[in-house]
Amino acid sequence: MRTTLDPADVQALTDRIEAAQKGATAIPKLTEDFPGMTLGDGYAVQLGLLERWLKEGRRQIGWKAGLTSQAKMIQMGVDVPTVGFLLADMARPEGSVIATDDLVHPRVECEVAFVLKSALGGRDCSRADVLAATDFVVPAIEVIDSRFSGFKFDLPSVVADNSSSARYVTGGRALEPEALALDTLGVVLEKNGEPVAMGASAAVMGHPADGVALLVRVLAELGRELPAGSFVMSGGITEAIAVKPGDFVCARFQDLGSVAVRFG
Ligand code: OOG
Ligand code: MG
Repeated sequence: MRTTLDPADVQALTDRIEAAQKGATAIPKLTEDFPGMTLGDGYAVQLGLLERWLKEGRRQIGWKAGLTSQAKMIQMGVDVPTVGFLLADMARPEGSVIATDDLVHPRVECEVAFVLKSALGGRDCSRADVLAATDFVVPAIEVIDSRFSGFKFDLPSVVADNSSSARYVTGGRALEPEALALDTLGVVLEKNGEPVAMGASAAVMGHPADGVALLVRVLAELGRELPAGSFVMSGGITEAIAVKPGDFVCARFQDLGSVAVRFG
């Protein structure tokens, strides 16, 4: 991927993103100061953040694909999917209360998550490769948190901000992919007992495994692959819904059961 920033600028932007995430403060999009920033520069910052946090002893559990559905691309005004890393300490238990005072703009989305039984890599990774490497799928709620003020959005900035990754919750039933029509799973997202978004898993590039295949291809461009055991979120099926303290959110998935969480 083409990059334009020198290492000192990557370092400075990594500091900026880290401070926004740790302090839960909104910042202007990075392209205001670096208008020539490319997607490759965004990934340089994201990977700088990952390296920094792994050195601090945080543990990576996997990756996520983002902006893989039409609903999300339209909502955020971008047309290229992204990836982000997931750390073990971003997970929250089903049924727990997720704090919002350490988040900027928390929003929830329903996703199908994949757990791999074998490693996956390569620039030509396909849906079939993903399904063959999958141990099981499990329903998930992702809590995303764009750190940019006023939801001003552009691709290099959101990629640098680790594709808005913040928290995730799994629940329901884990099933082998063969046991499901993985491309036609219906999902309803409820907030405080009322349906607020619904969709079918085909919204993710036609099939959620295609979201994972795309992620693998992006990782290949970054010189990385998914090890066996990786936890991978394939991308939001519906648009993301804003949440505030006191909200109760339940994602109901056809066949996979439901995942519920409260915000405090
Ligand atoms: C970017 C994160 C996108 C998804 O599933 O589409 C994402 C954002 O919307 O802030 O996680
Ligand atoms: Mg997501």
